[in-house]
Amino acid sequence: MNSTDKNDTLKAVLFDVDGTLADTEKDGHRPAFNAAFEEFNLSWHWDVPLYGELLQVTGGKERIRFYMEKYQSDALDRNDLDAWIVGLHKAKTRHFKALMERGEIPLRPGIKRLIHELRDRNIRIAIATTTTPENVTYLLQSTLGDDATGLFEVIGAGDIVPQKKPAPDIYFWVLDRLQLKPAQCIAIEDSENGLQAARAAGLTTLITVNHYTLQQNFTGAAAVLSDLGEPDQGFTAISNLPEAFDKSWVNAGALMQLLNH
Ligand code: XBP
Ligand code: MG
Repeated sequence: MNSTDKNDTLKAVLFDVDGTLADTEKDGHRPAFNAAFEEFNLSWHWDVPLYGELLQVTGGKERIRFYMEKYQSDALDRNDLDAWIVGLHKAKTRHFKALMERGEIPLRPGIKRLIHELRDRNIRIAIATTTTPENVTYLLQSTLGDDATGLFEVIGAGDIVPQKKPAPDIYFWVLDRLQLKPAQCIAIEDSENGLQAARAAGLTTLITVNHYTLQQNFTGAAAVLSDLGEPDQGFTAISNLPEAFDKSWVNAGALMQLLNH
């Protein structure tokens, strides 16, 4: 983007959820899918490596269908396939809720600090995710308290847009609700699909990687970091960190620096 297109004030930060706010995939969504398969008397089991492969498809219902097409094609032969997948996925969401209520999945380093700092500085915050809306509530409430969803001005999630990431639809939807231009915002993502979605919406994008996404292609990211870091435990820079970046943790000032780089 041409620097003249930029408004150098950061107005909003758009957070992805899974893998960005918390490491929900391996020990949250994955076991929830497996519990739903058991409930439906299916012998399917998604282990950690297989789940890594399946994560190329965003959206739980879409992921189930992709898995069936690739590994369980006999099971596709039913008249009520769409409704059956919806039912299986509803069970998965119920199991995910129970897992979140146990409170065993913490927020990633720096997330809570940054959310509160942005709020204190009147920088607006929003969510742009492919996960089911209820899952956002379960995660936020289990980590930040009962009123946590109120911290976010806009929550864009799940099936409200026709196409999930890597399509930019959810980011356009959130930008539209915020009435902001992409040049006034920054996205924080953890995956290649998320980066593609945010970039296609014109957003500067900061990546914090995790176990599943470390090896992905993050060309076009403003910076790729291990996590947001904390003052007493800085992030590890993986690539693209601007030379002028003078902090080892991400705060509002650092995001402004990335936006205007
Ligand atoms: C998250 C997803 C979601 C979750 C599961 O991607 O792809 O599908 O894995 O949630 P992102 P649901 O972090 O890019 O938003 O089963 O509710 O879809
Ligand atoms: Mg993600």
